[in-house]
Amino acid sequence: MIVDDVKINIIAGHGGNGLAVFSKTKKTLGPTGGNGGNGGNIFIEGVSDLGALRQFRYKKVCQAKNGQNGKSQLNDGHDADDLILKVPVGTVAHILENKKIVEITKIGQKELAAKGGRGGKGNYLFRSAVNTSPRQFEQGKPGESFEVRLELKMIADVGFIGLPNVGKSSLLNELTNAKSKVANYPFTTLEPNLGIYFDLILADIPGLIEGASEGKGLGTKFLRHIERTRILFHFISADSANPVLDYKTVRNELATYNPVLSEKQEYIFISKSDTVEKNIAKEIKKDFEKLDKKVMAISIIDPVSIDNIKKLLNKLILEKIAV
Ligand SMILES: Nc1nc2c(ncn2[C@@H]2O[C@H](COP(=O)(O)OP(=O)(O)OP(=O)(O)O)[C@@H](O)[C@H]2O)c(=O)[nH]1
Ligand SMILES: [Mg+2]
Repeated sequence: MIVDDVKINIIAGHGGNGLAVFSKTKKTLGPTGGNGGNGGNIFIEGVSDLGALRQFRYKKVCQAKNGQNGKSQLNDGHDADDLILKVPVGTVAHILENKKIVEITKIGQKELAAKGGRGGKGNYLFRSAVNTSPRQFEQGKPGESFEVRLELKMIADVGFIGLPNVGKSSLLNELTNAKSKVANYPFTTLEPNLGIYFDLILADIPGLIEGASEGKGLGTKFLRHIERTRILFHFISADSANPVLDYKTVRNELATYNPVLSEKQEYIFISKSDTVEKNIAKEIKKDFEKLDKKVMAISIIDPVSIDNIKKLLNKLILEKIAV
């Protein structure tokens, strides 16, 4: 199961305390207390593993190490190592206390989430002409600590949408290595599946139904995964009683969820076109062309239509590279 929305607490390391000591040798009675080391920072770093948020299912508190206390003979305590939390590319970290939002969009991108506390000064740093034997020292400061919501918004290039049971997963499996579950009943797909087609990431989203935006069926919670896709493939089953109504139903749910989704480049696939007479598939195609839509009839058992889809994907790859 993909973990795509978790809340955790992050606590950066506490700074080490400064030390107040004096040299024991008779000649030099000066202060020799070292400074405390800085507490460890917490960074968030992007990785390719889409399952990386799974580590936070049970580990809700992530704490960096504290800085070492200052030592005698002018030795400073060590700074603590930083703690690096690996999250999938596409993760948005909402730092809840200060309403800051950090987006991880690239592999290797590293962002500071919580700063470690500064180490305290040892008494050596307090010496002066009038204070040759300072007893002062500083305590280390606490590190920043926040509650953070990590939300995965995948960066797929193409999102497969449509009513349940229209062949979305079947096509994903046909085009890619994905092994999305396929069966002849609605809501076979319970969470998004990704497939890689050369340079494109394709996302098969669970089926939508009327009222999804009010929580019917599986609801619209998975639509966040296509908020950032550039292109939608909208599947309409050729054996539907009313293909245009199916289309409008899904478009309605998309617009209610987020109007941005209605503005995306969209291709309509009349799926399972082998299940109806050729002229019926043509009629359906015409109905959509009247609506000024880019539309093609497809069937996973028709190699020609699969080839046409591949040609379209290749064109989209070129467009992607050009962007
Ligand atoms: N005849 C025919 N059957 C198809 C075609 N594509 C898919 N099917 C069948 O349609 C049924 C549903 O396919 P899925 O790929 O699971 O549909 P889905 O849109 O992913 O469904 P949900 O996950 O429930 O939203 C399965 O029984 C498939 O074998 C096609 O091109 N032709
Ligand atoms: Mg499916």
